[in-house]
Amino acid sequence: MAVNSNITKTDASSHENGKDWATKNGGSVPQSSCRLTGGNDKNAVTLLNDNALACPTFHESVSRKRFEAYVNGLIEPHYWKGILYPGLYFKPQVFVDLQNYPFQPDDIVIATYPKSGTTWTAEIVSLLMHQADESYAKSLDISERVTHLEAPPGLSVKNLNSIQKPRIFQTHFQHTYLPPAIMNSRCKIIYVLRNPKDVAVSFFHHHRMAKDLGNFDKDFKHFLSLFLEGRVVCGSWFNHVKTYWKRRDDSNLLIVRYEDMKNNLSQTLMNISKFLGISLSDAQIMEVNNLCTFDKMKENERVNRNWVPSFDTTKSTFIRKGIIGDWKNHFSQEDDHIFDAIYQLKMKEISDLKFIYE
Ligand code: PPS
Repeated sequence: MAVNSNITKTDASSHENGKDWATKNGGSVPQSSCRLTGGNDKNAVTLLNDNALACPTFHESVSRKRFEAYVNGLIEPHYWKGILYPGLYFKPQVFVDLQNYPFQPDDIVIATYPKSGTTWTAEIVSLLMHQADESYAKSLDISERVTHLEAPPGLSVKNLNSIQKPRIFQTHFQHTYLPPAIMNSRCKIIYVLRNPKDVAVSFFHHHRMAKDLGNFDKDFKHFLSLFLEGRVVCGSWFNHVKTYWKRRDDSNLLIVRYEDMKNNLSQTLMNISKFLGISLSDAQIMEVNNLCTFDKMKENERVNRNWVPSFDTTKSTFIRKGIIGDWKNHFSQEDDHIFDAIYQLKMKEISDLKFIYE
């Protein structure tokens, strides 16, 4: 495995001093953290430590060792604005080039914290934008119909120019770190929320399967501690959700929920259609509904990502269980109590956000 040891070792072990550093600085988080790589990037380290320090499970030496091992398992890890990314598909230069890319007002962006329903929503939006045309959807892989901003075709931002309109993008950037032209052009953004306990479980299984994430081989409890401390790729779930929730009144932002999609998909389809200004017949909405059920998507090779070379499908599958409440099969009672306590602590200023857990 090609690991950039210059980045991983230095950053991971710098956590040892991060607590002192944060304490000396009043625990504040620098806003100008935008260096790409580790080395002496104290800002990146401090951001991660800030998440960790606010966490009751934080035991510095244990956490540091766990995080160090986690980072060492990633292929070519790097930081962008203090957030850790795996580098096999997410190249640092892409992150730089996105800052100056001229996104257009008619671009559509699906934003998510990983494992919240990105691919599901991508398939939905692609179908809605193409009049529920199954033959179109079956003619191209989902990654060709919906472009991952952090991993554009050929892993080069200039290739975004050759994408056919309407361009649909997906991204795991938190709102604060969306490329400036997306913010400024007021592209339509659909943010997908999923209850964090199921996100943690789904992310755990994704880590077990993904070679670029080190084929994580520790138990769920171990992963959960990293997740709660925000010490995983794409950063803290709590921070991510807060950045979008704070913008929930923006007219160009629609927030949808995984659990609502599970419980009443056609209502979510109508909400998304209205937001995107698409008019489809009831029959077309029904067609999208049918094509996007869990069973249909699991068997559809255009969306199930079974072909991705870095996924070891003997460990898990990308379209895995697709249920609300799988966390109950993974959390101990203690995990649940800790989770709830940390949630209260980290989300205390967001009292109007509630999740469906079962
Ligand atoms: S990623 O890696 O961030 O792009 O993953 P993401 O697509 O966001 O999330 C994957 C989870 O979404 C589930 N999924 C679905 N659930 C219900 N219905 C449909 N149609 C569907 N399609 C995908 C998928 O199974 C993953 O959740 P888990 O809990 O792991 O099964």
